[in-house]
Amino acid sequence: MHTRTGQDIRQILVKAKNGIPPDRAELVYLLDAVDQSELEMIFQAARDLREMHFGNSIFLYGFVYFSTYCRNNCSFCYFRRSNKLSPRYRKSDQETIEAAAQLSGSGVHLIDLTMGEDPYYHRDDEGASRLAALISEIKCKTGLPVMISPGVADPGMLEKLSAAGADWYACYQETHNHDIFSKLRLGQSYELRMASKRNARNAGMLIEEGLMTGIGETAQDIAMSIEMMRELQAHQIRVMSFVPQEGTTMADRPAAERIRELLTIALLRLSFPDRLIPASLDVDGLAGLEERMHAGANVITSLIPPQSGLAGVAQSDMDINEGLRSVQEVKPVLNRIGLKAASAEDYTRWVENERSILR
Ligand code: SAM
Ligand code: MD0
Ligand code: SF4
Repeated sequence: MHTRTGQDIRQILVKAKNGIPPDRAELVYLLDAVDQSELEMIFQAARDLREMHFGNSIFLYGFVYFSTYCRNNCSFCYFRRSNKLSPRYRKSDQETIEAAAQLSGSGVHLIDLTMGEDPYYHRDDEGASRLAALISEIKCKTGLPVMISPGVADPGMLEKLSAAGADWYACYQETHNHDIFSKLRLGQSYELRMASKRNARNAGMLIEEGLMTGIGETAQDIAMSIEMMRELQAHQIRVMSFVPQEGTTMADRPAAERIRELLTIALLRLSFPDRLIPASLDVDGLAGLEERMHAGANVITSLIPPQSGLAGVAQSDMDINEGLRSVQEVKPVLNRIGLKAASAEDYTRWVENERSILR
């Protein structure tokens, strides 16, 4: 058995900094890092690569979970169809637009419109048109790029959303291990979910792919997912730790160890130095921001307006009404670690440039 040395890790990191991303075996090797000095070397390389491509500017995403109704029953999700404990609401267009305007006024760079697979929007053409109209209004009112996270959507619906002005389509596979997928996204098709992302891209939207850690995945699984993300050519890639949810079949499963998520953020940065990689406030709230930035993230997601009755997903109420998931609260954290919020123009330029390459 090969013994680990700081030298091996250093070689992998030097290569990554010279534009050669780690291969599958190297990713697995890095994921097994436990020693504090090894971990710090990896995080440092991830931060260096972030700086090379983005300087010290960080993008900020506002989050509006406007409908928590869902036809699916994902085993990890608080908002799964059969959970009687989760708050169920569908905001009116007016309420959603107001929340987006409030976020825009606070200084976010993008509005992420997220929903369960709510039949009100998914049932038919009319539903898709309702969603398209909402997107247009929000773009018009805020002038910001919009991301839509509607779950799996058919190609016709994706075309409509793109034509209405949606810049991004987010849809996370969580895992590319088919066996684990089938235990998480019960009764859903792995292939359809992947195809939805390719269709969104063909319809002209940028795409975000994502992973969940702490779901029984191996280091090999994560390395394979990184390869799948490369194949998809995702523009934004994320990882979130599994957070157990009351009232679900996975309620008693232990929460994911955070170091796995942090290492995965760093590996995503080593693998895709110039792509967008979020630090989500939806796992550990504001307290978890610094360690995620330390690992190489360059986007902060899940900023939610306080007192708006809007939920988070993995942490449905953490830090929201206290106003801690806000631009005002994240800025001092960024400044303390030598980072700063980008300008809205910088972000829009990034998006426009990537979209022009797609067309
Ligand atoms: N319903 C749409 C879908 O499933 O694609 C969009 C919203 S879904 C609620 C957004 C994401 O939240 C999921 O893909 C998952 O990555 C994350 N999430 C949900 N429950 C979680 C949990 N218990 N722990 C960690 N992340 C979770
Ligand atoms: C987040 N709670 O960014 C949000 C959500 C959906 N596009 C994003 C998972 O953490
Ligand atoms: Fe519905 Fe999305 Fe939750 Fe699955 S993860 S139950 S699709 S809201």
